[in-house]
Amino acid sequence: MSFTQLPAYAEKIIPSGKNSFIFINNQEKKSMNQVITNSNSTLKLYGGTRSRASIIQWYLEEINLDYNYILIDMAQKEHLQSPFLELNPFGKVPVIVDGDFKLWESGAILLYLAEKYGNEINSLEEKSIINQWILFANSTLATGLFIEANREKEMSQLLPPLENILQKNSYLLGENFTVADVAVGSMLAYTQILLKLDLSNYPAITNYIQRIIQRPAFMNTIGKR
Ligand SMILES: N[C@@H](CCC(=O)N[C@@H](CS)C(=O)NCC(=O)O)C(=O)O
Repeated sequence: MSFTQLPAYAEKIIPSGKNSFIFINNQEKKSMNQVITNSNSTLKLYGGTRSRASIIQWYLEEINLDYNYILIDMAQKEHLQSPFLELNPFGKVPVIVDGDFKLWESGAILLYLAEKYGNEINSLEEKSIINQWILFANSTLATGLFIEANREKEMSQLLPPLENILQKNSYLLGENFTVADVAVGSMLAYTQILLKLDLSNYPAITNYIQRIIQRPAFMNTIGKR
C-alpha cells in the first residue's frame, strides 16, 4: 500500500509498528465512509506525533480547510523508508499531498497553502512579505532561539525589534492574523513549551504568545501535543 492511498480502517488507530499510522480527520465527527469518499480530493498532511507537521495543521485549521492527518511512526523510522521516501527523499516531515501535488518543507507548505487557500495574498509584494516572515521564522528565529550556542546573542538582537512591532500591532502584519503569525508564532510558542524561555522583559511578545495559544485552531493542534 502506498502512503497516498487511504488505509481502509477507522479514524483513530493506535500505531503498533511498521506501516501503521493514525488516520485523523479534522472534522472528527465525519464518518469513515465520507472520509474514504473524499480520499482523493482531501489534502493529506504527513507528520509525526511531535513534529513540525503540527504547525501546518494549525494553519489548516485556521483556514478551515479539510484535511487528513497521516501519522508516520517515526519511532519505527517509517519516515526513512519507502513509501514515505517517495514523498520526501530526505525523510523529513511535514509533507503534504494535494491532489497530485507533493510538497515538503514546512515554510514552503505554509506559503503554498496561504496562496492557494488562505485568501490573504493578492500581490507579489504581499507574497514576498509573507515569505520573508516564514523564512525569518524557520531560519533566523529558529536557529537563533533553539540552538543554545546562539541564543544569548540572538535573543538580544531579534527580540527587541519583534517587541517593538508587537507593541504597535496585534499581529505581525497589522491587526489581522496571517500565516506569518503561524510561522513566527509557532516558534515563539515552542520557546515556552519546549524551552520555558524567560520572556518577561518582552511584555508585547508575551501577550502575543498568550493571544495566539488561545486561538481554537492552535489549541486543537499544537496545544494538544
Ligand atoms: N526545515 C524542515 C525541517 C524538517 C524536519 O527536520 N523535520 C523533523 C521533524 S520536526 C524530521 O522529520 N526529523 C526526522 C529525521 O530527521 O530523521 C521543515 O521545516 O520542514
